[in-house]
Amino acid sequence: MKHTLLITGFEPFQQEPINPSWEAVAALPSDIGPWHLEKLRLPTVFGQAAELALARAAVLKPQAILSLGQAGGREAVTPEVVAVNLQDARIPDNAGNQPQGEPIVPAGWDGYFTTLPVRSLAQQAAEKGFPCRLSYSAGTYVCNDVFYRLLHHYKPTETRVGFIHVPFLPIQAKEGQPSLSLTQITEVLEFLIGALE
Ligand code: PCA
Repeated sequence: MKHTLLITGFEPFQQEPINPSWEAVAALPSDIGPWHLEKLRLPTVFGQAAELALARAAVLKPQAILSLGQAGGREAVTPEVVAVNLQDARIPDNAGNQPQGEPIVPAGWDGYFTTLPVRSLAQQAAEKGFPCRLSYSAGTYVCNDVFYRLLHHYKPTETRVGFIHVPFLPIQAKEGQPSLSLTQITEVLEFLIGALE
């Protein structure tokens, strides 16, 4: 029997016309190796995004949850190692919230490590020549907020949680900024999901 993977991407933010994280999720096949993918688009809004993901996960009871987000300026697909208990927004989210220096969960742990085997996955992908490397900061904006809240909820359970940032698509990158094509991004993601046991 297939395992269920809840996979999420974000709506565009900061005046971008698209968000490569959702474009990539939408472009993925619905079955990869042992996984059946359930796709969900999240609003780029503190708190709300995680609430939506948690509500869907409560119904689906997935074996793993993988959230994707855009990280403009990065040159590779970057699985995240750690989520921190901090909201510090440089720009307002899509609902106009701009928390600064606030905890996500008051009295929560300072941080959580991902429960996906990202070190081994990123290494396998890099060995195959895919543009993929680990990242040790998911930032302090909405992506980190979702990642932290999911880990806070699922850490004591068997449901595994991961987060992957993806670069700009070529149409978004300004001069000198790195980007990957949608095909390059989805190829890395398919490899990583297929290698996840
Ligand atoms: N990237 C932002 C939020 C939504 C997205 O795609 C981030 O890195 O926090």
